[in-house]
Amino acid sequence: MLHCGRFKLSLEHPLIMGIVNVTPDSFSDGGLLPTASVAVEHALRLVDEGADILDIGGESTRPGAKPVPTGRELERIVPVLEALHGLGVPLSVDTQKPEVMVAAIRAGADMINDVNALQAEGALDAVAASSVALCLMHKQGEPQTMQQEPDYKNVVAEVREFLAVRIAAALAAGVTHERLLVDPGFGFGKSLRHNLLLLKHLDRLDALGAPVLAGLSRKSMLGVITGRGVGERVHASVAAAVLAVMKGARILRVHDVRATRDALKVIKAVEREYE
Ligand code: HH2
Repeated sequence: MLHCGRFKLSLEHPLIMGIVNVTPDSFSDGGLLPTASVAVEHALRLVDEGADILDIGGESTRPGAKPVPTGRELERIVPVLEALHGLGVPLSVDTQKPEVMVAAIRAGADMINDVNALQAEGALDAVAASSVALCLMHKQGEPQTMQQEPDYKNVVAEVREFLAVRIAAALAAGVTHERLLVDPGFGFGKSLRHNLLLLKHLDRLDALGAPVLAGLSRKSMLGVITGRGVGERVHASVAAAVLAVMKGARILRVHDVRATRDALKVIKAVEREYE
């Protein structure tokens, strides 16, 4: 059971987190959602297609992305949060900034999804006393340069160790275990081989005792494997999502909710039949 702001989410079956990027430069859908009202419309469509959680982001973290000033990030996400608050769907905010975390929680966010695993100064303090769920993600380096020379001796062990340290830091700050999620951070300072090893051995993160969130949707690793551009990676994304679930992922962060929902229905049908 994940404690997630206003909600307690059963993770018995995997959940879909639909991506709502309110950014002009996200790698796959940047610029498509320039205003709050368009972002809200998009979010409603994702819920209609079967999203269980919405992840609202006002700063792109794609390789090479430039940081966004705090005020601009808030202008992008707060109106969207407020508009979606009555929907009855858990709202996550994808941010690395403590000031944005505080404002998002005040505006009704149920989860903070931080690709920086709450390492910014003041981030743990910003979230500890609330009831929001927290996604702690691994990355190596910073978005500007992280894909230049990713380097690991044992990527799976190093990612697991990093996440264990971040879980311990959150617990020490007063966060309860039921609020925590972990994410290996596909594409964040990782070569294709690193990403494939992490997916193949995703179940090794189970030892951390926190549910795993996986974000593989439309990522460049899928482009390298298939030779397809970002708008043509739905099938590859669904295949990766299914593999992640088979390896224990409990939440899938995706752009293509409808296609992912169909795949999860097939998995669920088979499980029901044979359990
Ligand atoms: N990936 C992206 C952004 N946030 N959060 C988590 N927990 N896990 C991920 O894998 C992850 C994430 C990058 O994808 P996207 O939101 O589509 O692009 P951008 O960062 O350019 O907005």
